[in-house]
Amino acid sequence: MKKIMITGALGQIGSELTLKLREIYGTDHVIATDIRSNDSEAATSGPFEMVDVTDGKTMLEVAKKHQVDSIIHMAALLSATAEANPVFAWNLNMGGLMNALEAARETGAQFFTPSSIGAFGPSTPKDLTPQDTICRPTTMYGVNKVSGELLSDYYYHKFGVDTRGLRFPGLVSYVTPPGGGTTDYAVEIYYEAMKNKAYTSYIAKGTYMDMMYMPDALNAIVNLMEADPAKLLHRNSFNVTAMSFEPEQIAAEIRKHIPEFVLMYDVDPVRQSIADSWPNAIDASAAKEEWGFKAEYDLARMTEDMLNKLK
Ligand code: AKB
Repeated sequence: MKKIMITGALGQIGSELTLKLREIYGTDHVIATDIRSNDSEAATSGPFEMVDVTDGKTMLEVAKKHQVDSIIHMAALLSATAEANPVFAWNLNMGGLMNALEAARETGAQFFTPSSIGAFGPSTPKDLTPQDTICRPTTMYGVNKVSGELLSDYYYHKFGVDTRGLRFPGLVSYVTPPGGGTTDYAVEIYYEAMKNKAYTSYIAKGTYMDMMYMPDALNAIVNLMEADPAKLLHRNSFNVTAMSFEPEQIAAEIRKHIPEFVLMYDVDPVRQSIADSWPNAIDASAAKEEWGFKAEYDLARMTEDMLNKLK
């Protein structure tokens, strides 16, 4: 049975991933860590340790203390926050990753960290973006993500660490709201639709981005970590996506449940320019072929579930 340490366990993905992994591998086999604690289920339902990922010594001590054999490194700043604080973002995103990879090397643990569609840039093909393509991002977050993919590849080739990763699109969930991302509008719109029957989007009409519902993202992490290593050619950078839409399409889907819903726009130039530098829709065929990636939720199914859960 795996013994897993998660960093950033109280964040957008971590808070749900911790609970899912505890269901699969047992409560005591999943060590949640974060820079601070709270009274959420992820923090209180099993082992929890305070870890600042920029402190490599403590991270390694916690990994050793709990004799973990897998490290899932989620702690990071998202794209818009990283763009507002580029030096801090470099230190946290890259310093944290380096510390986590070192902990994996020293303990012999398997390793997962997420990359993102942020790894792509304006010169990347926009539609059906291939798995292996131009990655010249123009954001600090993107620079961190590409560097992270390369660093994880390096740790695999140089030290034999079993590193694995996914290029996530925007993730939508009704549990823990995201913070500081470019794709966050696709989460906020559901909360505002339920509360006020109206939403003002900071992303412009006609801007397509890839998205995925959280249950599919969690399954993708578990399935990639369980995949036969012999089949993995793209260990640290699998494109994964479930859908691509622009604001009007999500609004139209919401109107099937809340006919009075109104979508307005007040475009934020920073987040819009990040979105414009990302693909419209990526190709996930390598993930499908190499480890059987599959998404269950499309826009209609996700919208129905989100609105039901938020009721
Ligand atoms: C963000 O918007 O920064 C993230 C991402 C796509 O990586 N959700």
